[in-house]
Order: sequence, then C-alpha cells, then structure tokens
Amino acid sequence: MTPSAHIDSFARDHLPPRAQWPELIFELPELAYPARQNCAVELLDRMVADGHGERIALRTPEAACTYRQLLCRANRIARVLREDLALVPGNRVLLRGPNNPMMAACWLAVIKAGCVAVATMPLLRARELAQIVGKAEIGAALCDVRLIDELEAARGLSPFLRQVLLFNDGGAGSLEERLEGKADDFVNVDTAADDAALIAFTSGTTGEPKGTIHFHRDVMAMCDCFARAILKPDADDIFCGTPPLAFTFGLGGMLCFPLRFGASTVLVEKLLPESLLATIQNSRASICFTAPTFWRLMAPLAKDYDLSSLKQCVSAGEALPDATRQSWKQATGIEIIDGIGATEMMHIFISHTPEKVRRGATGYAIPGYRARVVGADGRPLPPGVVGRLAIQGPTGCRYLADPRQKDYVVDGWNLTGDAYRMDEDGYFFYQARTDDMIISAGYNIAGPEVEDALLAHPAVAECAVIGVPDPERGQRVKAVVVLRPDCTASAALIKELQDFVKKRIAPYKYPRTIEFATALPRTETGKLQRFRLRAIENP
Ligand code: 3UK
Repeated sequence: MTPSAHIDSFARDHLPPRAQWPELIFELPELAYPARQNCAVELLDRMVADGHGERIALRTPEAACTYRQLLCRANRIARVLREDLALVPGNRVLLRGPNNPMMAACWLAVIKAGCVAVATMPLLRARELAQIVGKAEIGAALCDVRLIDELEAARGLSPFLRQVLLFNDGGAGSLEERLEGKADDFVNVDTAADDAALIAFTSGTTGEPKGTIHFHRDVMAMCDCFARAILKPDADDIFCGTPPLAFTFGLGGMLCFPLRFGASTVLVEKLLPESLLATIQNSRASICFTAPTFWRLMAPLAKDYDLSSLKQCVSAGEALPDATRQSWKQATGIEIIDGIGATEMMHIFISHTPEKVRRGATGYAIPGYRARVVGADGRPLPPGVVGRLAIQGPTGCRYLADPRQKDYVVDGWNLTGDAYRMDEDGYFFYQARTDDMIISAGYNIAGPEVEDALLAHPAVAECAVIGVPDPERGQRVKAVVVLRPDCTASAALIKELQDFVKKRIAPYKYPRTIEFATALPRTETGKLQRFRLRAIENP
C-alpha cells in the first residue's frame, strides 16, 4: 500500500488481512488514479480550479450555493476540526443529519482534513449509534441540532465520543458560530489514494452492524464507473432524490456524482412521493434517484406534475418489479435505470442504459466490473442456472475488523448474498436474497417473482412474499398484501389474487396463504424486511 497520510492509523490497522480482500481490477483507463489522492479535493477544489466556481453546486427548495461557496464553507469546517477539535488525519468523525447543505459540507470537510467520515442514518437510535461509535472508535461528531437526542444518549453508552458540535443551530458554541472566525482557505491533507475516506455501516437486517472501509479512490471509482458509464451526466444536470447521504446509494447520487461532473444537486430533508414529484417539477431536476416503492407510488401521481425536465430515473436498494417499470414508463415515457449496488461494493455494479434494458433483468456488469453466478462450490454456473452472485471490480468489501469478511469475500470474489441467474447475453436476473429463497415441496421459489405477479393486479398497492413453515411442504408460500385505498379485503379477493398469480407464473408458485396488512415493515433505505414478517409467523 502507499505510505499513509494518517497519523491515527486505526483504519489501516483494522483492515482485513490482504489474503481476505477481494481481487481488485483497474482495467479502465479512467480508473488509473495517482498514488496520492484526496477525493474531497478532487470533487471540490479541483472543480473550482477548473472553472466551475461560480456554478451552482447545492440547491435546496429555498436557496443555492456555488462550488466556490461550498469550498469556502468546507474549508472553514476543516479548520474547526483541526484547530478547535485538534483532530489529526485518520481520526474518525461521526456525521449525523438529514440531507442538507451543512451535512454535505461537513462530509467534504472531514475528508479534506484527512479524517474518516462515518455518516449515520438519521433514524438510528442511541444503542445503534453507540455500537458504531464503539466499533469505529469515534472521538468526535458533527450533528444536526434536530438529531442530537439519540446521539447524546449514545454518548452515555460509549466512552469514545468526547466532542460533539451541533450544526444548523445558531446557538453559542455551535459549528456555525465557530465558522465565523475562520479563514476560508485550508491546506488539504495529501492522503494516499488507498487511505480510508469513509467507513459505511451497512443497513444490514440482522446482527451487529458491519462497517465497510472505503478508500479515497473508491469514491472516485463509483463516480467513474456507474455515473460516467451509465448516466453520462454533464454540468447542466440537476440531481435529486431520496437516499440519505449516510447510505452510499445517496452519497453517490445526491453528492459525489453531481460534484464529479460539475452538476448540481437538490438536497431535501424529508421526501414523500408527492414532494419528490414537486421537487423535480420546481427545481427542474433532470436525474432522480430513489427506491422501487417510490417509483411505484409516484407513477399514478405523475400526471399532476410538470416532469418535462426529467431525463434519467435510477432505482436501487431492492429489486425493481417489472410492473413498476411499466407503470412509470406509461406515466412519463421514461425507462427506469435499475441498478444493484451494495454498501460493501460502495455503489452500483450491475445496471443498464435505458436503451439496453431487458425486461425482468437488473442489467449487465457495468464497465469496470465483472459478474458471474456461482454454485455452492464457488465455480461458475452455466447460463440459465440460479446460483450466488459474485462480483469483482475496482471497489470491494473490506469490513472493519469483522470475521464476516470471509463470508462476503470467497476466492477473491465478493458474494453479495443474492441469488441470480444469467442469460446467454450476460444479463443478470435477480431471484431473491439467498436467505429468502423459498423451498416448497422440493421446488425453489423466489419470493420477488411471486410479488411481481401480484403487483400486476390492480387491487395490490404493495406486497411481500415469504416462506412459512409447513408440515407437508417444508415451506409454504405466503403473501402479505397491502391493498390500494379503494379496495376491500375478502375471501373472494384472496381467491381472485391466487388465480391471477397462477395465470402469470408457474401455478406451483402461487401463494397458498394470503393475508392483508395496512403497511409492510421497511428499513430506512426502503428495503422490505421479510425476516420481520417471518418472525411474526414463528414468534
Ligand atoms: C439488494 C438489490 C435487486 C441486494 C445500495 C445502490 O442497496 C444498497 O446497499 P445495501 O448494502 O444492500 C445491498 C443489497 O440490496 N439490492 C440493491 N439494489 C438492488 N436487489 N435489485 C436491485 N437493483 O440484495 C444487495 O445485495 O443497503 C444500492 C447503491 C449503493 C448501495 N449501497
């Protein structure tokens, strides 16, 4: 590895042993990064130096901030970190806030100062925050004043966190007050391209949170792979969407991609389907990132908004049902770009351009990445056979001191935990999370395929399909269905839905049990928590 700029060597010291890393590939010319690189400097100082200073970088519904203004603010914050908090390169800094300009400026400042950003999801509770603080040995935090309560409580549970500064707060001692007295220049820390820039904690569904270490060059690689090859943005693009900056899906889509291409991003703190549509309309956004449920809920509302500025729509986080793809296309004429990404991989690695869409497929391995489907023995399976998805690319999984590294990386390949099938042309078809595959009477059934079939029925707003214990079949297919507001549950509707599924997919896959619910359990990143539905079944 390149000599580190970190004085506090915690991140490097806690990388997995080299033999447990995935194989990394840097075949694309745009990935030939120099040995020394600071990604925040590339995204901000360089853009100003290249003449983007007077262009808008960040927007909110009320205000706008140029690249130069953002640079000055990040420089001042970096000075506070170094001069007031006495932080040294390599120290971890916890960031906590909704998507807003201060949160973005803080992220850039932490990295310019050579520190390691640990952004946390706004909805995390004290216990979860304390686990992260303890695991990453975080001594300082920058926190939006409105989210301080849980962090304050976490402080009581963890001895590491010594300094907390509040932002978006005019009060005495706040970050804003400290910025007043600071010069707006800063000597950036000349980090190694393979120094840690961030530790992203997974939105994992079970067990202790896992921290994934990403380098400065990994941040550049997500911009230069998915964004450059699939979105091909230019400086006039306006990005918007829902994923939090603490989720690498949002870190890319809502901050790093726009900055990498001199474009701008609209940061909005809390979005619902209606307000996301209004944001696209009012800020004339051209690229929108969100999860499949949002696309599905927005489709019937789209006609009431002027979406003429919108060019590209990105869906990730969970599988995009074909019914959702089609209803958004009918409403707007736009082909959604699906992409599978993972916190471990930093961002998206299988996706497609709108022209190369293939119905039912997530896409193909994007430039820079390799993908294959492997069997239990790790050997590649032929096209058409369902197995485990394995990925290699310029980014990959490096858990912070975690024995689960050897589950995710096997023989140099990243195993994402997803069951996939590949066709002859190299398109990848999502089946289910490996742990969510249903085995019923000897058949392998992928819940999402059954969900897809149900979602095509006009009465179904949302649904989840799980396997539940069954004395005869081992597992039985069960669907939990949320109906559209104008529909009522009945035994006749259950029968109708079952017959509907039997006509669309192989009849043995139909849900033998259907229950109705008013909502489905989801994570903050929009993922359905099937394990919580299964837990109701086996209390
Ligand atoms: C699932 C998908 C089918 C899949 C993420 C884009 O979701 C992200 O990261 P997470 O660590 O979860 C990873 C897992 O989520 N998944 C994500 N996208 C899709 N399944 N189709 C998709 N399009 O199980 C994957 O293993 O929370 C997504 C960019 C950055 C990310 N971190």
